[in-house]
Order: sequence, then structure tokens, then C-alpha cells
Amino acid sequence: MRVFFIGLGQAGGKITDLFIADDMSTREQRIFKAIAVNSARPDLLGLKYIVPKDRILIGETVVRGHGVGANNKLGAKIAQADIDKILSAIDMQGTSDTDVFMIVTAFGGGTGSGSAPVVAKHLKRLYNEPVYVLGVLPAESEGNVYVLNAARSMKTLAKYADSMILIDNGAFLRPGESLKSAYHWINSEIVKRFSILARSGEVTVGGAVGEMVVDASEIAQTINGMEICTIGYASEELPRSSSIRKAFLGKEKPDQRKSARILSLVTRAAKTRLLLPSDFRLVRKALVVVAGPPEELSRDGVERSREWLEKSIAGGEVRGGDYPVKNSRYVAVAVLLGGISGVHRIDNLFERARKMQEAIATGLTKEEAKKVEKTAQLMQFVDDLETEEATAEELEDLLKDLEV
Ligand SMILES: Nc1nc2c(ncn2[C@@H]2O[C@H](COP(=O)(O)OP(=O)(O)O)[C@@H](O)[C@H]2O)c(=O)[nH]1
Ligand SMILES: [Mg+2]
Repeated sequence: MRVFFIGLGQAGGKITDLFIADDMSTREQRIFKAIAVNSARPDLLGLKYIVPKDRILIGETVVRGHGVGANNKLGAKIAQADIDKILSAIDMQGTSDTDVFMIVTAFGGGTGSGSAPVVAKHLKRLYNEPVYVLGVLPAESEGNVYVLNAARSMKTLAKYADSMILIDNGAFLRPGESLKSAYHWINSEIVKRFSILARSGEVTVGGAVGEMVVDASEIAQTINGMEICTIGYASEELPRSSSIRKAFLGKEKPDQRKSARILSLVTRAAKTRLLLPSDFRLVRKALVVVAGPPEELSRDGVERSREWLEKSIAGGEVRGGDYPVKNSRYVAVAVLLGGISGVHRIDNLFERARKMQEAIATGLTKEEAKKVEKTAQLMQFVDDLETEEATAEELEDLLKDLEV
């Protein structure tokens, strides 16, 4: 799948930069194009792989290269004012070989979250290709201004974008790890996962063509019209081959082993390794891509994984394919889930955004609103008291502590 990335704001730009780095690092033909758009000049200067002519500064007459802070209403306005600058930068690179547009942004900030709906609207107006969004949600620990930004941006994007692939910034934070120090590996994780999906079907050199490739239309069939999507991933390092190991494994049926490995990776990816934590069973469609050295790929493994997903998810529409990578020492699977419902994180985000908006409307200052919200937020970590009648065992339990 040939992708034109439009990286908006700081996080969007950094993630897009990594997609281009990833594209340059493979021996395959280049399949990614990109521009980066920002109202903050220093953020654009920090990019490494997107060439300077493809870094677009917007809102210069208004904020003079200093950014819009976390004001995404201003972000939307300056994107609208400079939309021609953005569109012509896309047009100059050429879009005749583009299968999809991918807007990449964090939802919490000002520039990216504000400009994303504006850019999506105009891309839909001008092009026939699908317009997707890779969007980073603020972590649960981040402030309410970010949360309100995210809610506004996502609500508006739902009108224009064909689908949103979501990442929760807090999803894999290890205890004690700061969010800032995790940015780089979160970004790499996003790029690694989406690249596997995009590259299956584009392998052209090296002779290793996938047995079952996944093309842009299959990805489209999985996520088009699905508001909320995400990606799961799991991988296993292959043991180094040695004559000793071969002697030990001599009696095993290798095909069965390959197939079982793939099924177990797919199960892990879907159950516990989603970029947006959610219940994989409440999903309408799915697509599996297995990447690894050609000799470790297994059609049977992909088929069994598809069957397992078909049985497990609510919708039951599942596609699958592979992506041979010569000399790779890993087998990895990426699972794209389309049409997720009942996501606690999203409901919680819109609830917090509503409260924040109400607080602002009732005339509280930002500081006061923050205090109100902080208390509400802290409360949620404390258990409620049981107000129902106690059962005999509960009562006994409670009396134990009393030492009477
Ligand atoms: N995953 C990730 N999140 C980031 C990164 N930089 C900032 N963020 C998050 O993005 C949000 C702020 O958006 P940012 O892109 O800085 O704002 P903008 O430049 O105004 O669009 C917050 O939720 C941050 O936690 C990054 O490099 N990676
Ligand atoms: Mg920032």
C-alpha cells in the first residue's frame, strides 16, 4: 500500500519522520511519501528525514513560528487560512501513485489536533483515495485541556476521515516511566506495526513475493467506515539454527510448529498487545499480516489465525496475508482491528471533556476548572463504600478486622 503521510504538529511530525526513515532503511522500493506541517518552527527544524522543502510552516503571520500552544481552535483556524500551502506541497510531490492518505497527529496538542479535521476535509474534497488518521490519544494522566482538544478533534474528524487508527499514549507505560521518556519507543512501535501492514503486497525485489499478499483494497475493506480502529502486534525471535538444534528438533513436524507459532502470536497480539487497549471481541473486522523469513511463514498458520479471529470477534470478517523478509531473525504479526466498540478509554475521554467544557461555560477560570476536575479525577481511584445489605460472609470478613 502506497501511503502519503501528512504529519501534523510535533508528535505527528516526529512519527511521520520515522515512517520515512523506515522506508529509506529497507532495500525495497520506496512506498511512503510525506510532508510535515507545523506552526512551530523549532519542531520542523528538529525533523531529520523529511526534507526541508516538505516541511510546511503555517500561521506564520499570526504566531510567527512560535506555535499555538495547546489552543486547537486556533490550530484549526490557521490550518484553514494556509490550506493552499499544505495542499500544494502535497500536489508537488505527486499523488498519482498514492493509495491512501494518512494524517498523523497527536490529539492532545494545538496544531496537530486543530488542523487534522481541516486537512481531512480538503483531502476528501480533492481526492478519491481514502483519508485515514493515525491519532495519538493523550495518556490518562495528562491534563484536561489535552482531553478537551482530543474530544473536539476526534468528533470533527469523524465527519471527514474514512477511519481513525488510535494509539493510547498511556497504554504501555511501565510503572515509574515518564511519558516523555517513552515517546521515542511509542513512536517506533507505531511505525513498526503500521509498516508491516503497508508493506505486505509491496514486496518487489529480492525474489521473495508473499504467498498471500495484502493490498490496499483489503486494508480499506477492513477499516473504511470504521470509526475506531487499532493495531495489535507480537513477535518472536527465532532460535539461531545450528546442527545441534536441528538434531534435537529432528522428530518434530516443522510445519505444525510454524503454524502453531503464528496462531499463538496472533492470539497474543489481539488479546493483550493493542495500541488502544480494548476488548478485541467487540470488533467488526480484522486483518492479519505475518512477517518473517519466507521459510518460517505458513499458509496454514495464517488460515488457523483467521479462523480463530472469525470465531472470536463480533463481526467475523477477517482477512490475512504475509510479508516475507529475507534473513529476518523474527516472526512478527500485526493485527489490524476495525470497528471497535465499547472502548472505555474513549468514553472516559468524552466524559472528561464534557465536564471540562461545562466548567469553562459556568465561568470558572481555567485554574478553578482544573481544581474541580482534579478532585473528580482523584476520586475515581478510590473504592466506593458498599451501601447494599451485607451477606453473612461479608459481615464476617468485616468483623475479622475489628478484633473484638
Ligand atoms: N506518542 C507521542 N506522543 C507525543 C509526542 N510528543 C508529544 N506527544 C503527545 O502529544 C500531545 C501533545 O501534542 P503535540 O504534538 O506536542 O502538539 P502540537 O504540536 O500542538 O500538535 C500530548 O498528549 C503529548 O503527550 C511524541 O513524540 N510521541
Ligand atoms: Mg508538544
